[in-house]
Amino acid sequence: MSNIKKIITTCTRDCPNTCGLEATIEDGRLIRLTGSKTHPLTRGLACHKASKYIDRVYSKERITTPMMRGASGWREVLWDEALDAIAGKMKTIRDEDGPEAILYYQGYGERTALKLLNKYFFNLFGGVTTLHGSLCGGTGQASQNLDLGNRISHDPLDHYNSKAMILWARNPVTTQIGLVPIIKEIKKKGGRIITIDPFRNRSAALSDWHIAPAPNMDTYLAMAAAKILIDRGEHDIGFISNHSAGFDAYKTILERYSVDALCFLAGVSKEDAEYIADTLITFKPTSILLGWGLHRHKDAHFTIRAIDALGAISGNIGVEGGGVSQGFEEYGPYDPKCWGDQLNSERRTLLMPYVGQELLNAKNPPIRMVYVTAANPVCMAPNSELVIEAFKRMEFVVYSGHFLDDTAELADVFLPATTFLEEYDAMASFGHNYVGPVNPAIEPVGDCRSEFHMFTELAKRFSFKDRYCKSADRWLAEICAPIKAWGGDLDVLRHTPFRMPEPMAPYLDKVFPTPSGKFEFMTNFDGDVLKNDDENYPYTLLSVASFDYICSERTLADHPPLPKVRLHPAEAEKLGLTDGQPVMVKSLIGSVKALLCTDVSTRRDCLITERGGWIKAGHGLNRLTAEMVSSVGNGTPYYDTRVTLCRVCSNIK
Ligand SMILES: Nc1nc2c(c(=O)[nH]1)N[C@H]1C(S)=C(S)[C@@H](COP(=O)(O)OP(=O)(O)OC[C@H]3O[C@@H](n4cnc5c(=O)[nH]c(N)nc54)[C@H](O)[C@@H]3O)O[C@H]1N2
Ligand SMILES: Nc1nc2c(c(=O)[nH]1)N[C@H]1C(S)=C(S)[C@@H](COP(=O)(O)OP(=O)(O)OC[C@H]3O[C@@H](n4cnc5c(=O)[nH]c(N)nc54)[C@H](O)[C@@H]3O)O[C@H]1N2
Ligand code: SF4
Ligand SMILES: [Mo]
Repeated sequence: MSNIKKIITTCTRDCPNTCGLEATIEDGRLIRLTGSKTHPLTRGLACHKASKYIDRVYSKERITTPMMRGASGWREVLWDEALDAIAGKMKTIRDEDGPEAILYYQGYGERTALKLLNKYFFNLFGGVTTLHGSLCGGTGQASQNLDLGNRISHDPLDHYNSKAMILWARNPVTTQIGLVPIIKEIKKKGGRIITIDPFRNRSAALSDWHIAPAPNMDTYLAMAAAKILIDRGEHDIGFISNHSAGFDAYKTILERYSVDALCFLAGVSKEDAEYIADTLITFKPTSILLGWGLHRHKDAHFTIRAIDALGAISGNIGVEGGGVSQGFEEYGPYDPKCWGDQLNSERRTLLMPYVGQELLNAKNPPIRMVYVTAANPVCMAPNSELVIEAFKRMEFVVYSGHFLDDTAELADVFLPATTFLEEYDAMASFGHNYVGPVNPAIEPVGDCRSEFHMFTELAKRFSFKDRYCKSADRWLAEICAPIKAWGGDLDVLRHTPFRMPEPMAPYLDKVFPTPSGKFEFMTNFDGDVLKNDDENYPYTLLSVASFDYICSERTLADHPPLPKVRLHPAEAEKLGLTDGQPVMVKSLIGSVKALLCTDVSTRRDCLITERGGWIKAGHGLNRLTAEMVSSVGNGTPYYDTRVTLCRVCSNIK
């Protein structure tokens, strides 16, 4: 008779939904992964990527034994040999050049409570070089902090109070399935949904109206809608006079343009701007959800601040069912002391968006070793060729992960990590306010270990072992001390998510932690910096989230031979290219072979593709992306990449 059990756990993947999951295990093997019915947000609905994750756990390509690279390539080794080699190298480098000659590169693959201890390990070791800036969401948070003092998003469940929702550069059907039932409910109650995206993303199908502005020109669209509201006398005078600062200066910015001019600059029709304004006037409250797509432009702060301003002018800030929301603090419920940053004087950090150059240029001391966890920077950071060069230049690279991806290929040691289904931990979210339990559904596959286990074993090779080596429960009690202080019970957390005491709707008292104590409008605007034209490279490359995969979490076998690029058919015709044809996509810094798909649902000035395909599989779109950093928040402006297309010449392989 087969032995079936069910385990409640939490998805730890790089996804704002952070679902509660129910894992079904038959005779020790994971057979089903579904949304937990008891999780207040998941309510039984997880995405299709959850069940597919089982194939990833048991994939033949998964590396399940530690490996070290020698003259004749990879060889399997025992954990002790791998960890001895790492500890030996770290000690030598520290003795010769100091700990800052080592870079600890922590990626976005898994951000659980116990992962705080990775950095603690390196701090006990002496404080190595780490990273600052972001490949993901830095710009939005920093921009919203300017307006609101401290970015706090509306709880997703508060959107049930919304009469309308604007998905501004956000595609929840693909990237946050938990919002879909909420969107459907708003519609069912007669509300409106608007999607704003240069191409018709999957969420547009749920929307009443799709607006396709030119990339990064949304600033003008937000300004146009605000100007219409003010012109019609529909702005929230009470909020503006009592709870905001800088409105007159913002109004002066708006007065520089007519609504027609703003719509022209945004690349939309006046009808589009009027639709937004009408919605904000007649469907109160409206929640505006910012996507991460918006961040990935150099001067995205203008757009985000103009959207915040639109939220304020329309009376949607500090209102239930309103708000301009995006992210949450995924490390919010943890004690920051557990990072251990207080143990050392300030250490060097490298700018993440420039990681290739930064690694190559670091001096006093130069970087000799990189230790990578839960990341694939060779594929996902900008300018892959430079990142490859930098990694090749390193004396020693440690990679902890699941598959031999582009970064692992350049490592000297591969440490096989468990997936969250083999781990004991806790997980908060960047998309909502719940912390959930991570419980092992199965035994570790092969010889895989959790990072907590790996670092504990590594710590035993150092004098600080007594400070690091404690049980997972003892560490979780320390890390999750704030949860206890909020009245949470860590035993209960093992099977029930805990909601942090964050507001359902922030700023209801209309007090903002800004210098003025009020909502602050942006008071300077320089439209010239938004221009990103280059006649030699006529298309903006939008390398967006894939429906089937999260970032580069795929196997080699998952890749079709070429990445797909989507172009408007009229543009293809202009270039003499046809649907289904292989093409070369070229930017100022590189080229990638791709398969052309013509698609009427994209703007004519954009080329749409999916992020995350591996270079070794012939994908690797970041070979086209030059290093750049956003003006606010040290984010990565991937979507300012300009490209052109041409036929594949016979001499190009
Ligand atoms: N299936 C799946 N889910 C994911 C991920 C994934 O890779 N796959 N990734 C996860 C991660 S790491 C993140 S950060 C989130 C991202 O979540 P989302 O922000 O929802 O998704 P993105 O595809 O990154 O960007 C959303 C949209 O922004 C649009 N966009 C780009 N530039 C502009 C612009 O200037 N103006 C406007 N209006 N729109 C623009 C893009 O065309 C894209 O469709 O999703 C997470 N969830
Ligand atoms: N061109 C382009 N590039 C982009 C983007 C874009 O829109 N366009 N988006 C950017 C965004 S939003 C993000 S967030 C970054 C992501 O950049 P990265 O974090 O560098 O890349 P991921 O592909 O998410 O890789 C995460 C890896 O962690 C592994 N992993 C998961 N759990 C664990 C664990 O517990 N331990 C270990 N050791 N490994 C684990 C996964 O298997 C996966 O291989 O990429 C950015 N890059
Ligand atoms: S990937 Fe996202 S939507 Fe899918 S199960 Fe995990 S948290 Fe839920
Ligand atoms: Mo991200």
